[in-house]
Amino acid sequence: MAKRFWDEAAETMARPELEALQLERLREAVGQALKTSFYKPRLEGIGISSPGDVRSLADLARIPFTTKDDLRRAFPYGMLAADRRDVVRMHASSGTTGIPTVIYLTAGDVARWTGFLARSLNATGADSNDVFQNMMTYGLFTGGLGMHYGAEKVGMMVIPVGPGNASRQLKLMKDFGTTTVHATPSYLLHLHSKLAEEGIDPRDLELKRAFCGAEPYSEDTRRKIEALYGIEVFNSYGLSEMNGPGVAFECERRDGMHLWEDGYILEIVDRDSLEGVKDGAMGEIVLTILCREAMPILRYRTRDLSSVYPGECPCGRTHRRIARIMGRTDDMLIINGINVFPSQIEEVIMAMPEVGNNYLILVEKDGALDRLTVKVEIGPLAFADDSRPLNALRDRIRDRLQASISINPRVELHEPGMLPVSEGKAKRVVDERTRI
Ligand code: DLL
Repeated sequence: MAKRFWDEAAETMARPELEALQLERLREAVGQALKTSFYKPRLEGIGISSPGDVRSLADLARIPFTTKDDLRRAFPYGMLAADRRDVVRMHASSGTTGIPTVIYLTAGDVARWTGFLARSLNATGADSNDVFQNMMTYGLFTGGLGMHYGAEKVGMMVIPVGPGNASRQLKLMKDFGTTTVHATPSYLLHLHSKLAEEGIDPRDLELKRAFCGAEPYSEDTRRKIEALYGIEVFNSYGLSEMNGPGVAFECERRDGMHLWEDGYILEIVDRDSLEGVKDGAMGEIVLTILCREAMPILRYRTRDLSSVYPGECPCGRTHRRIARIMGRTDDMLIINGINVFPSQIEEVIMAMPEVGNNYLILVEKDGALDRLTVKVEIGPLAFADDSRPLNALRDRIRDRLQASISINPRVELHEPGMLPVSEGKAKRVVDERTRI
């Protein structure tokens, strides 16, 4: 049986104690940062030349934000605080612009990261009775190895298969009685179509839960995966710069993700003024990682938009919860002057039962204007001889999208399996406007 808490003292710590711990750990993080060629001049420039110069948590606001560009500028070793010989692991995220962002971990860092994951997995009810099929990519990406270590820590039997090859996934699930999977939501939707093609109903398998993250998805998508597989889906949030998965995770209540505040200091800031917002208001997540020896990062602008959940969780954990990520400040599309998040489009189409498992958003130039096309796969039964129901469905999708995003898109309906799929994070948006 999963324990009620993995680390009760840490998970249920009263707020004053938690904040005192954060302050102590922030000082340590600043101490590490002062050892790096990147942070030393930055911190000294604002009068912080030793950990003791941080007097309260409020002093955090004096420290400048760190951005992805800073990480690239410090490539490869500008933010390394430990002796290279003490580093046992690196991970990197490819990014879109050539220079990857790289993180380094000492053995202690790996152990602490694993601890946060073990705590997260235990909170979902996972334990040594479970067989865990890790369908996330192994390698430089943190979703594979990171979760692998956490799953072993709670005693699950890990099948380190990685993504792809639906038939093999299925065979493994059947042969070993997989109960728990880890995948991107788009991969689980894709896998379901493949299983359906082979005449398999995944509800007949022993699966009971999935950990889904690494890309945005809506509450309707969660419900859809839950219904298709007959399982519970737990939302999991993280980013390589902050180790990877295990930053915030849903507990058994599946109502907001507990952000582990003894490992991270959470700020939500207004996306324009960059001032902190009130609890409940949406803004950009800014994170400071505590207790990372090899690579301290202070006030990292994640670009992810979320809000702090009001109230305490009945599960007893005191760490605040964040809401499902609603998008990124930089995936926002501006179409003919109107701001649109891909998540708004997903929310509309995935709430429609006729819609299948994949979609694609295409933005092009049409003369001086922008044109939005939403390509949607629909269920296998919908392509009958009579085109009238299809036309009606297309109109309905278009009307609902227009009501939600105030743009009249073109809607194309496709047969199942016709739109491209990727094994890692789904690429849902093709913006042709930026191509020369
Ligand atoms: O995606 C780490 C991860 C692996 C998280 C497995 C969860 C599960 P990166 O490749 O650095 O790391 O990408 C991080 O992915 O800033 C978000 O924009 C997005 N993201 C991650 N989890 C979620 C989620 C991993 N649950 C970026 N919902 C983040 C929405 C997510 N977006």
